[in-house]
Amino acid sequence: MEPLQLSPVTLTSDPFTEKLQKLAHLVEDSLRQRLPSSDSRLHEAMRYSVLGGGKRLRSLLVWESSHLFNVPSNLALNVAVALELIQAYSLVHDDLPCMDNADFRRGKPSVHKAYGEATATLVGDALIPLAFQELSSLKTSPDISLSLIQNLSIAIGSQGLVAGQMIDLGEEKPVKTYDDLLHQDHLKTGVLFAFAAESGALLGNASFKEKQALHTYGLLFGRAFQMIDDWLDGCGHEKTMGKPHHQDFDKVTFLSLLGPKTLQEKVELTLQDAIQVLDIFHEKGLPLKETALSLLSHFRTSGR
Ligand code: GRG
Repeated sequence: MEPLQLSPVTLTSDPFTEKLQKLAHLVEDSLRQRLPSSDSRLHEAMRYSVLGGGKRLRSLLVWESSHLFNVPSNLALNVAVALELIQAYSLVHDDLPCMDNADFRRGKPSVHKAYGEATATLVGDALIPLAFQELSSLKTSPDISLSLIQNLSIAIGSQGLVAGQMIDLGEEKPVKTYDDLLHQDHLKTGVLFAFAAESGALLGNASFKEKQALHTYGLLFGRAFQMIDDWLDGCGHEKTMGKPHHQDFDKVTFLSLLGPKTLQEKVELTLQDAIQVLDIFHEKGLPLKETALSLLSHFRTSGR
């Protein structure tokens, strides 16, 4: 199988990539404005960690789910900024020597390689409150702000992202089976995508059923994304990933458990399920369906 090419740096021009790149620029500009200027070593390192990289896929889900409910674009961008700050924190901490010990991220030296471990740790620490500051300053009703703050807190806390990271690092019960792996990746990857997809419904004060549908879509999208990430780690080219591959060679992954062929089938089925969940939105759900289809079509194209 040829390598998947999911990075915007390497994707060829197609409508999905163009849409993602356009949004990535908007998000990048907003992040540049929100981050403190480089007036100290800490602030410089924060900007290094957040700016100039990242596919901004979670932002795309925020953006498209917001448009389902006619949420003003500036509000969607605020939430995307908060989410990308959290995403950056998680990557900076994940790369630390005490965690995954990665020297490269997003095609450049990881933050602890560029600034040292103490600064990298504090960069992550500082990005989290900045994200919540962003959500607490939204120009919307206090109830909506609060629901976003609550949902994001749950997603990234000890019953979400941090729990997933504990399992991934081998600090909890070892991952052995497919179900163990689904559970780990639900926490490590799924919950942030689910928050991204649901955030438009939260901003738009949507019905419970609509919130649930988008949450489920995000979880399934995140699952497929993680499966593809595992595939890339085992079979991808370093140039397309911005980091060395085979980083997970000592871990149980979807690739090691299923092998490439079954993994490919699982990705397809998972994305088909994600698409079906959006049927309740009729034609308004098309952009999010197309996003899932694009992920699938990049996978299929590179799989031949
Ligand atoms: C440190 C609490 C804590 C959590 C870290 C993000 C994470 C959890 C670990 C990173 C390693 C990893 C493979 C996580 C799975 C999710 C994933 C593939 C993250 C990378 O997301 P991308 O590819 O990154 O969307 P960009 O750089 O595009 O934002």
